[in-house]
Amino acid sequence: SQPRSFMVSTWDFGAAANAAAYSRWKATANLLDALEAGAQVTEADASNHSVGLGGYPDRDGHVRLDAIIMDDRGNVGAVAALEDILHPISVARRVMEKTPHTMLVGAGARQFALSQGFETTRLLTPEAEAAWRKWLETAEYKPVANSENQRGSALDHDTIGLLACGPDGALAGACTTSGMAFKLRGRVGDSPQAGCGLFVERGVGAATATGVGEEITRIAGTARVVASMRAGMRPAAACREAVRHIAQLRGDAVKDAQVAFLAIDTRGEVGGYALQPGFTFAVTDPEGRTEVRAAESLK
Ligand code: SD4
Repeated sequence: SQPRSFMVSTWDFGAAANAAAYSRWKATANLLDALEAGAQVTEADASNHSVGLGGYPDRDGHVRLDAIIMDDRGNVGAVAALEDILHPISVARRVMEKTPHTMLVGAGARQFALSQGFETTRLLTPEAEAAWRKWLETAEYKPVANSENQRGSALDHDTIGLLACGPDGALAGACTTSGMAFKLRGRVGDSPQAGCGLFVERGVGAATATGVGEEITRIAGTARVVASMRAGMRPAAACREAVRHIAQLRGDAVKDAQVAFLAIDTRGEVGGYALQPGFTFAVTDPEGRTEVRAAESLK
């Protein structure tokens, strides 16, 4: 079996998020604190066009953010289509901790954030606005596989999902994104939906997803990955099973799409699998050492 991991997150830039998460973990020994700190790093990074500040807007030019946080005691909070707030992950956590609900959307989510003392931030950076204006010239919506290989491409998607496993096998996860670039106004992807972009189950495992959210949502992707782990599959095998299911179900409809899953079990074993080559993830061990690994893929 693999050496135990403490935290794993999607894509190569997850390494910076893991580092912040790890130091928060060292300070508070709280998995949710660690995940929130990690997710905030990516949300504040204007060079990532798929998360938080600098995220590409919807078709109408509005940056609208989706985020979720979940532990293994049935606590979950999410926001969708949230505007003007720098750290949707923190609003999601407030939804979890301060309301009887699991998700707030749009204007209501924004109003809740303001009532909780969050300040507004202009999230549309000049760079993202320029990309949007360029996209408007043709307004072609065609998701591409891996944006990390195509930074600056108009349709990149680099959602961050983070999963943490405490020394006692406690699990938690977080996911935050601006969703698909130039999406229809009102579109919500997999990321903020429990069982789609993120799922955590006590005593079993946790999973997160990245890629074309519609394809992940269609099969309740992370709920499926965790169910496979519950049935005894190791994390990588469980991710592979879900990707294969999508490929079989959707055929040509996903031939150019990227879909990737990442999972961790209660022993801290990590695995990932993607439909297309190019998916990477950052793994941090209990001593704080991080490495970026490349996932296997179906194609
Ligand atoms: C979405 N799954 O909104 C997200 C996008 C993504 O890497 O994962 N980008 O569909």
